[in-house]
Amino acid sequence: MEANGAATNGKHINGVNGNGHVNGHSAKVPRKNNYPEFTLGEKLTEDQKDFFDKNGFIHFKNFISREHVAQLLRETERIQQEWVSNDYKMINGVPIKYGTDIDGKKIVQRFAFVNQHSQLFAELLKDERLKALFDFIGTDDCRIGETEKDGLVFNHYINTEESNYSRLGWHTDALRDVFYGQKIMPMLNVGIHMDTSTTDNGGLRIIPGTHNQSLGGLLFRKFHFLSHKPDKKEVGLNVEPGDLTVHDGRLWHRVARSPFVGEQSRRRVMYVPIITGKFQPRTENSKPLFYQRLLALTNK
Ligand SMILES: O=C(O)CCC(=O)C(=O)O
Ligand SMILES: [Fe+2]
Repeated sequence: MEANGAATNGKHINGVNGNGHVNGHSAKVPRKNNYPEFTLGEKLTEDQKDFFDKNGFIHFKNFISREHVAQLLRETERIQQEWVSNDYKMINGVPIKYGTDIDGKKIVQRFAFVNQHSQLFAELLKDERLKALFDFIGTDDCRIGETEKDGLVFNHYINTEESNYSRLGWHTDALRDVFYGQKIMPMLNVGIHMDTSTTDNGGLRIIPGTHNQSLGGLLFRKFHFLSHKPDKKEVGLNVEPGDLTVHDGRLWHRVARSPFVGEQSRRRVMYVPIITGKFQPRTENSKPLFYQRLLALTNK
């Protein structure tokens, strides 16, 4: 698979193809991916399983409608107002990442456990189609991480001087288990995308197939979170609001900073893990784990 439009040379030529902008994003059909896109039903197909086993990621179109996305975005504004005005520092021991929007307003750039702060997000996690994803792992103990890890996370990236979150360095999500001092258990990270994000506007970059690596590769291939260097084999994802992606917990990935500043760089995406192994709920008495502190500090 070829690196898909991932800009590796720092030159971004007419990044949005002159299509005009709506809310800072390309108004017409975004760049096409050079990997197959799928539709998620009640059960995974053999094609979907084969693609995922080989590549460690998969992209499903239109998991939720644009109206549903808009409704969820309004809900995050409500939660944000509550968190900002109460000056919450952590949710279940996970630090909240605050920053400043382009209008100077204080915003939340990384929310954890939003599903515990809103009926709408809690209901979203009850969608039966999410259970179909368990089959990518195939064990009986798969569950949606409603109360474990960071719960349903909402990321809000924007590239400005005042923003605190515009990118995320190379990492594997499974490394978090190592910080827990635990055996690495199979895990999936499910992304629900809220903005159009094309490869010429930063966004998610993954290295296909790296989920099938040795423990050494998992730990040391890149310097976790600190390296942002483009990789020859990386593939950028082009997504639209309502799309769902899944990546294996062992897959190497990063979030590239948008070459644009301000509104056009805005990218919002939610993640919830599918977990196996010992049940480890977090509560308001939980302490931050090393990776959670690291995430709060790095990646400006
Ligand atoms: O924003 C993304 O698409 C990925 C975020 C991510 O990798 C993470 O939070 O672990
Ligand atoms: Fe990640």
